[in-house]
Amino acid sequence: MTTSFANSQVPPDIPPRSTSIDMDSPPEPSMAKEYEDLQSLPVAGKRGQHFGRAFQSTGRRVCPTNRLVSVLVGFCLVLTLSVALLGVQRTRFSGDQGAAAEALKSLNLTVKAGLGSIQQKRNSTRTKLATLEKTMDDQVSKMEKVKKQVEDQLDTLKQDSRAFRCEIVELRSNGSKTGCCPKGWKNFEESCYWMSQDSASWNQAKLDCEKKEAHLVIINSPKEKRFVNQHRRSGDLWIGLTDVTGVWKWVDGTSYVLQQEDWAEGQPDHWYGHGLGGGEDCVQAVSNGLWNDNHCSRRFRWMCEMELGL
Ligand code: MBG
Ligand code: CA
Repeated sequence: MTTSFANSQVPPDIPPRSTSIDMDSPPEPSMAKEYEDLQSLPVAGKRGQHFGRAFQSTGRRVCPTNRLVSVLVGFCLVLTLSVALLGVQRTRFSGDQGAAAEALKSLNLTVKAGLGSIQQKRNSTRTKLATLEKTMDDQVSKMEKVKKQVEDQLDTLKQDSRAFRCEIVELRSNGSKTGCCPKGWKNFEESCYWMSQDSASWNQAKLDCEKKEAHLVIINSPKEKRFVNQHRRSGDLWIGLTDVTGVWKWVDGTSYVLQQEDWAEGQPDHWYGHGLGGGEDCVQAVSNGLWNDNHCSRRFRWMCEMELGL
């Protein structure tokens, strides 16, 4: 086994030599001398002998113990450093925590301020909206009033225009034609309409209308159908449609092409079951405005129509 000694352990007056000693091989002569000198140091008695023995027995263990101590000291140093580092980290962490809390507080304040501002804006918008709604409502009601006024004026204008046209028609025809509806007749577009109070057979009704220089009502459009239904009063009424000749014709001779939507369900059926002789050739408008063919002898109210001849 080989052990190294530091040069500093060698006294300065000892000439330099190899610092390496092989503990297992016999000591060099000079070293043996020194060893002998040490043995003869004035540490007399048992104690001195004991020290000498201890030195001899532990001489080989001194160096590993030192190393262990060094390692332990190093370990302690590392441990202390780690603890210190942890402390620093913790301080930093708690510092960071504080900063985060501050940032959070400031964020909270900003959010609160933002919310407050939004609330204010919302309230102001609501107020503006309410004002706008009121203005709109006012405008709409004003517009409605204006619209009603315009409609009224238009009606007056129409009446004036009709009256004016009446006079022209009468003047041009030397009083033989009227451009206006007679009293008791209702005007719709270019015609006048009269509704009977009594009931009569279809033929009687037709004759009555002809006496009035009119004819049983001829319905040419859905608009006219609506007008007739609005002014029918209650109950059924005869209209100027018949198939007494075998084909459907209006009283003025114009043909009618059957449209099922004009008729009540199951009509026209030329029903013979009434026992009045023959089938059903004359047309009545029933209470819902739809049509039915009926026996011409039946008695209903009727409606006459007169063209204005404008
Ligand atoms: C009646 C009609 C009649 C005939 C009959 C047939 C219940 O209405 O007025 O014209 O069609 O129905 O049952
Ligand atoms: Ca019928």
